[in-house]
Amino acid sequence: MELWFSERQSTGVRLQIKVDRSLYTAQSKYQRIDILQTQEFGKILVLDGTLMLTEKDEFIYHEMMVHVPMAVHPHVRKVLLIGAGDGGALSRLLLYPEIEHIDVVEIDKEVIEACRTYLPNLAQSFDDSRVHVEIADGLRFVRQKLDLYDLILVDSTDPFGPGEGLFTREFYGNCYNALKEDGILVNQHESPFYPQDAKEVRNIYKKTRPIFPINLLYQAHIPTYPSGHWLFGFFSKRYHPLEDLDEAGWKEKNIPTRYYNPSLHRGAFALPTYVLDLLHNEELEMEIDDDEDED
Ligand code: AG3
Repeated sequence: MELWFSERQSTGVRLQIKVDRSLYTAQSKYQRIDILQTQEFGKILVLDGTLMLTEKDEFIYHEMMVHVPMAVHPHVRKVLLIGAGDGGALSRLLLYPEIEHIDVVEIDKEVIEACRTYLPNLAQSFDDSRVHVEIADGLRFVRQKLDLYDLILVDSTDPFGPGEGLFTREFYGNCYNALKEDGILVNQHESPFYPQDAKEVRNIYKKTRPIFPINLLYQAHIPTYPSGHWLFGFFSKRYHPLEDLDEAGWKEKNIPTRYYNPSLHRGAFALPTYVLDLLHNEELEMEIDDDEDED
Protein backbone atom coordinates (compact mmCIF):
# COMPACT_ATOMS: atom_id res chain seq x y z
CA MET A 1 0.00 0.00 0.00
CA GLU A 2 1.26 3.47 -0.83
CA LEU A 3 0.84 6.40 1.56
CA TRP A 4 1.02 9.96 0.26
CA PHE A 5 0.98 13.28 2.09
CA SER A 6 -0.98 15.78 0.06
CA GLU A 7 -1.33 19.55 0.51
CA ARG A 8 -3.72 21.65 -1.51
CA GLN A 9 -1.53 24.51 -2.70
CA SER A 10 -4.24 26.28 -4.71
CA THR A 11 -7.76 25.40 -5.85
CA GLY A 12 -6.37 23.35 -8.71
CA VAL A 13 -2.96 22.23 -7.47
CA ARG A 14 -1.76 19.73 -4.92
CA LEU A 15 1.73 18.80 -3.77
CA GLN A 16 2.13 15.12 -2.96
CA ILE A 17 5.04 13.50 -1.15
CA LYS A 18 5.36 9.75 -0.72
CA VAL A 19 5.34 8.79 2.95
CA ASP A 20 7.28 5.84 4.39
CA ARG A 21 5.55 6.02 7.76
CA SER A 22 3.99 8.33 10.28
CA LEU A 23 6.29 9.06 13.24
CA TYR A 24 4.02 11.28 15.33
CA THR A 25 0.49 12.50 15.22
CA ALA A 26 -1.38 14.52 17.83
CA GLN A 27 -4.17 17.00 18.20
CA SER A 28 -2.98 19.84 20.42
CA LYS A 29 -5.12 22.62 21.82
CA TYR A 30 -4.34 24.64 18.68
CA GLN A 31 -3.79 22.30 15.77
CA ARG A 32 -3.13 18.83 14.44
CA ILE A 33 0.59 18.05 14.42
CA ASP A 34 2.10 15.39 12.15
CA ILE A 35 5.70 14.34 11.64
CA LEU A 36 6.14 11.94 8.73
CA GLN A 37 9.09 10.03 7.37
CA THR A 38 9.43 10.42 3.61
CA GLN A 39 11.97 9.11 1.16
CA GLU A 40 12.62 12.22 -0.91
CA PHE A 41 12.45 14.93 1.75
CA GLY A 42 13.45 13.11 4.96
CA LYS A 43 11.22 13.93 7.92
CA ILE A 44 8.51 16.51 7.32
CA LEU A 45 6.55 18.61 9.83
CA VAL A 46 2.89 19.25 9.02
CA LEU A 47 0.51 21.50 11.01
CA ASP A 48 -3.22 21.23 10.24
CA GLY A 49 -2.38 19.56 6.94
CA THR A 50 -0.01 22.36 5.83
CA LEU A 51 3.64 21.58 5.24
CA MET A 52 5.88 23.58 7.58
CA LEU A 53 9.28 22.11 6.81
CA THR A 54 11.12 19.20 5.30
CA GLU A 55 14.58 18.10 6.37
CA LYS A 56 15.72 18.42 2.77
CA ASP A 57 14.80 22.02 1.99
CA GLU A 58 14.40 23.71 5.39
CA PHE A 59 17.90 25.19 5.05
CA ILE A 60 16.72 27.52 2.29
CA TYR A 61 13.89 29.07 4.28
CA HIS A 62 15.72 29.30 7.61
CA GLU A 63 19.00 30.59 6.20
CA MET A 64 17.21 33.28 4.23
CA MET A 65 15.15 34.34 7.21
CA VAL A 66 18.17 34.65 9.53
CA HIS A 67 21.29 35.53 7.53
CA VAL A 68 19.79 38.34 5.45
CA PRO A 69 19.12 40.64 8.45
CA MET A 70 22.22 39.38 10.31
CA ALA A 71 24.48 40.47 7.44
CA VAL A 72 22.92 43.96 7.52
CA HIS A 73 22.45 44.90 11.19
CA PRO A 74 25.88 45.70 12.69
CA HIS A 75 25.22 44.71 16.31
CA VAL A 76 22.45 42.21 16.99
CA ARG A 77 22.42 41.29 20.66
CA LYS A 78 18.78 40.66 21.52
CA VAL A 79 16.38 38.80 19.24
CA LEU A 80 12.68 37.97 19.36
CA LEU A 81 11.67 34.90 17.36
CA ILE A 82 7.94 34.35 16.95
CA GLY A 83 6.55 30.93 15.99
CA ALA A 84 9.44 28.70 14.97
CA GLY A 85 8.71 25.85 17.40
CA ASP A 86 10.77 23.54 15.19
CA GLY A 87 14.07 25.26 16.08
CA GLY A 88 15.19 25.72 12.46
CA ALA A 89 15.56 29.50 12.56
CA LEU A 90 16.88 29.31 16.11
CA SER A 91 19.72 26.96 15.15
CA ARG A 92 20.90 29.49 12.52
CA LEU A 93 20.70 32.41 14.96
CA LEU A 94 22.85 30.51 17.44
CA LEU A 95 25.70 30.45 14.91
CA TYR A 96 26.31 34.10 15.83
CA PRO A 97 28.28 34.37 19.10
CA GLU A 98 27.46 38.09 19.39
CA ILE A 99 23.77 37.28 19.99
CA GLU A 100 23.29 37.31 23.74
CA HIS A 101 19.60 36.65 24.24
CA ILE A 102 16.82 35.10 22.13
CA ASP A 103 13.18 35.10 23.22
CA VAL A 104 11.28 32.39 21.36
CA VAL A 105 7.52 32.90 21.53
CA GLU A 106 5.65 29.82 20.36
CA ILE A 107 1.94 29.41 20.92
CA ASP A 108 1.93 25.59 20.96
CA LYS A 109 4.29 23.82 23.31
CA GLU A 110 3.41 20.45 21.78
CA VAL A 111 5.13 21.54 18.53
CA ILE A 112 8.38 22.14 20.43
CA GLU A 113 8.07 18.81 22.27
CA ALA A 114 7.37 16.83 19.10
CA CYS A 115 10.29 18.50 17.29
CA ARG A 116 12.64 17.87 20.22
CA THR A 117 11.90 14.15 19.86
CA TYR A 118 11.69 13.75 16.08
CA LEU A 119 13.71 16.64 14.65
CA PRO A 120 16.53 16.88 17.22
CA ASN A 121 19.05 18.32 14.74
CA LEU A 122 16.96 21.48 14.65
CA ALA A 123 15.23 21.45 18.02
CA GLN A 124 18.27 20.78 20.19
CA SER A 125 18.85 24.50 19.73
CA PHE A 126 16.24 25.03 22.46
CA ASP A 127 18.83 23.79 25.00
CA ASP A 128 21.22 26.71 24.44
CA SER A 129 21.52 28.97 27.51
CA ARG A 130 20.91 32.10 25.39
CA VAL A 131 17.41 30.85 24.49
CA HIS A 132 14.33 31.76 26.56
CA VAL A 133 11.11 30.07 25.55
CA GLU A 134 7.74 31.64 26.22
CA ILE A 135 4.63 29.62 25.42
CA ALA A 136 2.33 32.43 24.37
CA ASP A 137 0.51 34.10 21.52
CA GLY A 138 3.02 36.32 19.69
CA LEU A 139 0.36 38.96 19.10
CA ARG A 140 -0.20 39.36 22.85
CA PHE A 141 3.48 39.01 23.76
CA VAL A 142 4.66 41.99 21.70
CA ARG A 143 1.87 44.25 22.96
CA GLN A 144 3.77 45.08 26.15
CA LYS A 145 7.26 45.34 24.67
CA LEU A 146 8.99 48.65 24.06
CA ASP A 147 12.42 49.45 22.58
CA LEU A 148 13.87 46.03 23.41
CA TYR A 149 14.98 44.05 20.37
CA ASP A 150 17.56 44.52 17.63
CA LEU A 151 15.87 41.93 15.46
CA ILE A 152 12.41 40.34 15.33
CA LEU A 153 11.82 37.27 13.13
CA VAL A 154 8.28 36.10 12.43
CA ASP A 155 8.41 32.45 11.42
CA SER A 156 4.66 31.96 11.29
CA THR A 157 2.23 29.59 9.63
CA ASP A 158 0.01 30.86 6.82
CA PRO A 159 -2.38 33.75 7.68
CA PHE A 160 -5.20 31.61 8.99
CA GLY A 161 -5.63 29.46 12.10
CA PRO A 162 -3.33 30.07 15.10
CA GLY A 163 -0.99 32.33 13.06
CA GLU A 164 -3.64 34.77 11.86
CA GLY A 165 -2.91 37.46 14.45
CA LEU A 166 0.68 37.69 13.18
CA PHE A 167 -0.57 39.26 9.95
CA THR A 168 -2.48 42.17 11.46
CA ARG A 169 -1.75 45.87 11.39
CA GLU A 170 -1.80 45.88 15.18
CA PHE A 171 0.91 43.23 15.30
CA TYR A 172 3.19 45.06 12.87
CA GLY A 173 2.76 48.30 14.82
CA ASN A 174 3.61 46.55 18.07
CA CYS A 175 6.70 44.99 16.49
CA TYR A 176 7.79 48.48 15.45
CA ASN A 177 7.50 49.59 19.08
CA ALA A 178 9.25 46.49 20.41
CA LEU A 179 12.25 47.15 18.17
CA LYS A 180 15.09 49.44 19.17
CA GLU A 181 15.57 52.62 17.15
CA ASP A 182 17.64 50.78 14.53
CA GLY A 183 15.79 47.45 14.68
CA ILE A 184 14.83 45.13 11.83
CA LEU A 185 11.75 42.92 11.42
CA VAL A 186 11.76 39.99 8.98
CA ASN A 187 8.67 37.89 8.34
CA GLN A 188 7.74 34.95 6.17
CA HIS A 189 5.68 36.62 3.50
CA GLU A 190 3.87 33.89 1.55
CA SER A 191 4.08 33.35 -2.20
CA PRO A 192 3.21 35.87 -4.91
CA PHE A 193 2.17 33.22 -7.41
CA TYR A 194 -1.31 31.79 -6.77
CA PRO A 195 -4.03 34.47 -6.45
CA GLN A 196 -5.07 33.55 -2.91
CA ASP A 197 -1.49 33.85 -1.63
CA ALA A 198 -0.78 36.93 -3.75
CA LYS A 199 -3.67 38.65 -2.02
CA GLU A 200 -1.97 38.08 1.32
CA VAL A 201 1.32 39.44 -0.02
CA ARG A 202 -0.46 42.63 -1.03
CA ASN A 203 -2.30 42.81 2.28
CA ILE A 204 0.89 42.60 4.34
CA TYR A 205 2.54 45.21 2.16
CA LYS A 206 -0.39 47.58 2.58
CA LYS A 207 -0.41 47.15 6.35
CA THR A 208 3.34 47.56 6.87
CA ARG A 209 4.02 50.38 4.41
CA PRO A 210 2.78 53.18 6.71
CA ILE A 211 4.72 51.75 9.68
CA PHE A 212 8.30 51.07 8.55
CA PRO A 213 10.42 53.59 6.60
CA ILE A 214 12.23 50.73 4.85
CA ASN A 215 9.82 48.08 3.56
CA LEU A 216 11.21 45.67 0.96
CA LEU A 217 10.62 42.10 -0.12
CA TYR A 218 13.15 39.44 -0.99
CA GLN A 219 12.66 36.02 -2.47
CA ALA A 220 13.89 32.45 -2.33
CA HIS A 221 13.22 29.23 -4.16
CA ILE A 222 11.68 26.75 -1.73
CA PRO A 223 10.65 23.56 -3.54
CA THR A 224 7.95 22.35 -1.13
CA TYR A 225 6.06 25.62 -0.50
CA PRO A 226 3.22 26.65 -2.82
CA SER A 227 4.63 27.44 -6.29
CA GLY A 228 8.20 27.13 -4.95
CA HIS A 229 8.53 30.91 -5.14
CA TRP A 230 8.57 32.37 -1.64
CA LEU A 231 8.88 35.88 -0.23
CA PHE A 232 10.24 37.40 2.96
CA GLY A 233 9.52 40.91 4.23
CA PHE A 234 12.40 43.15 5.34
CA PHE A 235 11.06 45.99 7.50
CA SER A 236 13.57 48.32 9.00
CA LYS A 237 13.84 51.56 10.92
CA ARG A 238 17.33 52.50 9.73
CA TYR A 239 19.38 49.89 7.89
CA HIS A 240 18.90 49.28 4.20
CA PRO A 241 19.32 45.63 3.17
CA LEU A 242 21.62 46.46 0.23
CA GLU A 243 23.28 49.76 1.15
CA ASP A 244 24.13 48.50 4.64
CA LEU A 245 25.05 44.94 3.70
CA ASP A 246 28.42 44.23 5.33
CA GLU A 247 29.68 41.57 2.97
CA ALA A 248 33.27 41.43 4.27
CA GLY A 249 32.19 41.48 7.91
CA TRP A 250 29.72 38.66 7.37
CA LYS A 251 32.27 36.52 5.49
CA GLU A 252 34.79 36.95 8.30
CA LYS A 253 32.39 35.26 10.69
CA ASN A 254 32.73 32.00 8.73
CA ILE A 255 29.13 31.01 9.23
CA PRO A 256 28.47 27.71 7.44
CA THR A 257 25.62 27.96 4.89
CA ARG A 258 24.30 25.94 1.98
CA TYR A 259 22.00 28.51 0.37
CA TYR A 260 22.80 31.99 1.63
CA ASN A 261 25.78 34.02 0.49
CA PRO A 262 26.17 37.79 0.09
CA SER A 263 25.85 37.72 -3.73
CA LEU A 264 22.61 35.85 -3.45
CA HIS A 265 21.55 38.34 -0.75
CA ARG A 266 21.83 41.14 -3.30
CA GLY A 267 20.06 39.20 -6.01
CA ALA A 268 17.22 38.16 -3.71
CA PHE A 269 15.96 41.76 -3.53
CA ALA A 270 15.59 41.98 -7.33
CA LEU A 271 11.95 41.08 -7.83
CA PRO A 272 10.11 39.88 -10.95
CA THR A 273 7.93 42.46 -12.66
CA TYR A 274 4.70 40.68 -11.75
CA VAL A 275 5.62 40.92 -8.06
CA LEU A 276 6.46 44.62 -8.34
CA ASP A 277 3.10 45.14 -10.05
CA LEU A 278 1.38 43.25 -7.26
CA LEU A 279 2.81 45.69 -4.72
CA HIS A 280 2.74 48.95 -6.59
CA ASN A 281 0.00 48.78 -9.20
CA GLU A 282 -2.95 50.23 -7.32
CA GLU A 283 -5.26 49.46 -10.23
CA LEU A 284 -4.64 45.74 -10.12
CA GLU A 285 -7.98 44.09 -9.59
CA MET A 286 -7.83 42.21 -6.37
CA GLU A 287 -10.07 41.97 -3.39
CA ILE A 288 -8.03 43.30 -0.47
CA ASP A 289 -8.96 42.90 3.20
CA ASP A 290 -8.55 46.38 4.51
CA ASP A 291 -8.16 45.17 8.01
CA GLU A 292 -9.73 42.74 10.36
CA ASP A 293 -7.53 43.32 13.30
CA GLU A 294 -9.70 41.99 16.03
CA ASP A 295 -8.36 39.04 18.03
N1 AG3 B 1 6.56 28.54 8.29
C1 AG3 B 1 5.53 28.20 7.38
C2 AG3 B 1 5.61 28.79 6.03
C3 AG3 B 1 4.32 28.64 5.31
C4 AG3 B 1 4.19 27.38 4.53
N2 AG3 B 1 2.97 27.40 3.81
C5 AG3 B 1 2.46 26.35 3.12
N3 AG3 B 1 3.13 25.24 3.03
N4 AG3 B 1 1.28 26.48 2.59
C6 AG3 B 1 7.56 27.55 8.33
C7 AG3 B 1 7.93 27.09 9.67
C8 AG3 B 1 9.32 26.57 9.61
N5 AG3 B 1 10.08 27.03 10.72
